[in-house]
Amino acid sequence: MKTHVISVLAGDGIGPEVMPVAQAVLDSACEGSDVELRWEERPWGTDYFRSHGRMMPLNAIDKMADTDAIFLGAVGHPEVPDAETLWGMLIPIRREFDQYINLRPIKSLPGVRSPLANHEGIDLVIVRENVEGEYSAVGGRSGVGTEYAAAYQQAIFTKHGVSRAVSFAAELASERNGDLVSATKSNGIVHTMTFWDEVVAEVAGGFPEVRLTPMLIDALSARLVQSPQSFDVIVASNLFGDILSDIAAATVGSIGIAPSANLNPEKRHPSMFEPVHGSAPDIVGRGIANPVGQIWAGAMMLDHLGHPDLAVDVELALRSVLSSGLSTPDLGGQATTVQVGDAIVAALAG
Ligand code: GGG
Repeated sequence: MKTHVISVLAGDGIGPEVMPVAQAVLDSACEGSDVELRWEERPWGTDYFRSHGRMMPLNAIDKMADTDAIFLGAVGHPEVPDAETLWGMLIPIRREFDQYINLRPIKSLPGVRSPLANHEGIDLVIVRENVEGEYSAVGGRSGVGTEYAAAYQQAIFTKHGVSRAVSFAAELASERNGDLVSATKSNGIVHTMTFWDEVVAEVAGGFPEVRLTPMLIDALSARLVQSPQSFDVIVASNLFGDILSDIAAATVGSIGIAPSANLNPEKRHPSMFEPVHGSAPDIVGRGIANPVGQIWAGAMMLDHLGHPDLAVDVELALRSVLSSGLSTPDLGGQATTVQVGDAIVAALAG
């Protein structure tokens, strides 16, 4: 029996609603196999912040370092500043464990309605650089409280950081159809984005089978909405990748279905798996949160842990349930979070 120890951070808002449903699906996928998931629950997030003044304990990273993966729900609460929730939990985990790739696959799903008339056959992957770039703590304010008040922020791009993200993306593109689009804005952001373009061109040049197309982020966003099928692999900086993946998720029907993996590709540290969606405070407690993004993120975790067969089982089960028409209200259905989860468990058993 192969046992994987998983740190579970259900987090805030709808995180604790979708997390147990996803855990039940993954346990059910492992039933009858030689794989067992041992869940170590970590009750961290904004409730913890209220009682302890921080999002997670000081030794949180040490506690998770020996586990095989981290399964995260959502972070964010209307009463706690977003910078506190992100910089107190999500970003330190990504950085301490050098999870420098954020992989966000976007695929059309059967039975899922999209606001776009033309939403069939979407199958793209966004590779987001995950530990540097625009997500930077370098900056500050001056003239506070005066009419000269100003805020400034530096984005940090390193050759090492950009190169390894682009290498990962180019490798992925060469395993797919060879197309690689790089999101840039070097016409307006003249230092960091021209540097990004140079490093991307240099690294992609080492992959002769890859066709690189640099594209300005504004034009790219418009084309992503109008013609998502024309993309295959997109590599983007931390901020651009975050925004593009929400747009791309919307093209297939709902941000509620999109998964993501924060990877340390060398497996020197645990990787973290989370839905793209946030804590959705507007629907908390109603039992209608879509569990598909969390479940699909769990499938990516099984794949990363060396069980691609189990990951495929989970993806097929969730596809068969959605194609039957059962879905939560964000996808036009009337099912609850638990009903969708139960149906996926039943599909796995059947
Ligand atoms: N599912 C994780 C979550 O709650 N994300 C909220 C968020 O604001 N994420 C920003 C980011 O991924 O950088």
